[in-house]
Amino acid sequence: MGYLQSVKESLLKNSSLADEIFFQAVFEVLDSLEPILQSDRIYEELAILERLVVPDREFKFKITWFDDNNKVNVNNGYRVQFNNALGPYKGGLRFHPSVNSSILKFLGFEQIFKNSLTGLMMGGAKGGSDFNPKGKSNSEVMKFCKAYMTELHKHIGPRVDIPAGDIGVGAREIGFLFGEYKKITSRYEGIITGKPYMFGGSLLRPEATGYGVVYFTDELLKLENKEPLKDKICCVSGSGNVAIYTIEKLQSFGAIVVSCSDSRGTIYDSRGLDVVLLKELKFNKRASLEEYINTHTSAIYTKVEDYPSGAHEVWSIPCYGAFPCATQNELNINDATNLIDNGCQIVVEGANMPSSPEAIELFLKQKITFAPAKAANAGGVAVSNFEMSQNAALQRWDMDKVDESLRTTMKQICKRVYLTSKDYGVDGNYVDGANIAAFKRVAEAMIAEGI
Ligand code: NDP
Ligand code: 2IT
Repeated sequence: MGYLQSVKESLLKNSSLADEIFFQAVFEVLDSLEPILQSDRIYEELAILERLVVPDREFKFKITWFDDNNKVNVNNGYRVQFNNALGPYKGGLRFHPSVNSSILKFLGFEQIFKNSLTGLMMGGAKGGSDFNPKGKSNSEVMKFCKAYMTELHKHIGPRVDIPAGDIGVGAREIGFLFGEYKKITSRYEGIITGKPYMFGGSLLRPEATGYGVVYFTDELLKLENKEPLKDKICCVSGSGNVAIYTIEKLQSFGAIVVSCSDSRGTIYDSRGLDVVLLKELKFNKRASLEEYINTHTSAIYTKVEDYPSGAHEVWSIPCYGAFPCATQNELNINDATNLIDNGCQIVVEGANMPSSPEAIELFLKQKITFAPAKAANAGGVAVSNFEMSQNAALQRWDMDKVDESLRTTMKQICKRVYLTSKDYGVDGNYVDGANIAAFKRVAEAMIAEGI
């Protein structure tokens, strides 16, 4: 049996079926690595793959908190520290009812490779809780965040593990988490990124993931000699942090973004989305997208229950560029087929693992330019790293410096992925290009550090 196959089989044998989503992330990486594994036997000799697919440690803890009716609530809290070969553990926190240990392992595993691609000093981690912030009062969110930090603070530190945001965790939650860490430890240090600017956050961190997605897209279109974004119709799924800043930057490049979505439905506005209104609805009011049509009466809102069966409305709209920015496995084979049939030329992943394996296979087969998440959405964690640098030096960078550094980082990632796909004989396959380039750096560090 080949090395790859034996690693896969032993993983399947030693894990539960509930780990399906984690296996999806692992197998996608492993399936890319054949060319590099064949180039050097050292990876097999030093059991690099066996060591990479198991987290260094996982914490699971109970979180208890009082809601506004003085009822006691219990949630599960997690932090998965996956690999720190390249630097301290780094990765976001997700608060969503679907969160479990398998989802966090998939996200933590992806984070190792994404962080490697940035070329910066960061290992991979992820954490979160099955707490649902939706419909909770500000004081309930605060009480929950503080209860979560009473456990989490034992495991993090500016040179140990530095969390950040993800789904359901934005500046508000990060402020509460930071405040509680400070209270418990009396230390004012950069233990979390994505902080509000006034107490140590970086300019452009909120925008970084979405802006980075578009910088990456612009560079990739140039490398492939394809038409730029100007005047092109684009569709973006989601309407959270990543989606809204992707839309904003696409518009600044002259693209016409006609559709976005949330967990309840999709908006189609043929004249181009009103991003100021989107921010007001989603960031300030935390409202449903349905309210968009109260202001723009010619826009069309489609509820999730009215989507065509087995497909998502947002991907049924003809577009040049598709940007899945909501959640994992949100773009399936039917969606991929619709996009291709409607002439889509480029798919860039803003969310983590939003395309199903079958959808990716079809994009690659049909020679649609496909940019995988771990390369395209690395701008968020890159600016998190800039925030860590600013905190460590007790300094602040101005907007131009952060933006320039972000843009340079995204260009470098894009070039590295593009060239790696050529070097390893998988020209144009950026899934393999990203996985191989990322693996190479992590594996070299693991080899140099010994077992
Ligand atoms: P937010 O919580 O800000 O927004 C998430 C958006 O996705 C919301 O519009 C939400 O809808 C929608 N959504 C979430 N779950 C589902 C679902 N099951 N079905 C349909 N829609 C859903 O999160 P982010 O924008 O921060 O994260 C989006 C994606 O980007 C995630 O995959 C995350 O891991 C990834 N990412 C985030 C980074 C960051 O810096 N924040 C960095 C890199 C990647 P609703 O408003 O109805 O809840
Ligand atoms: O998936 C991701 O890269 C994030 N949620 C951001 C991680 C970070 O540490 O900024």
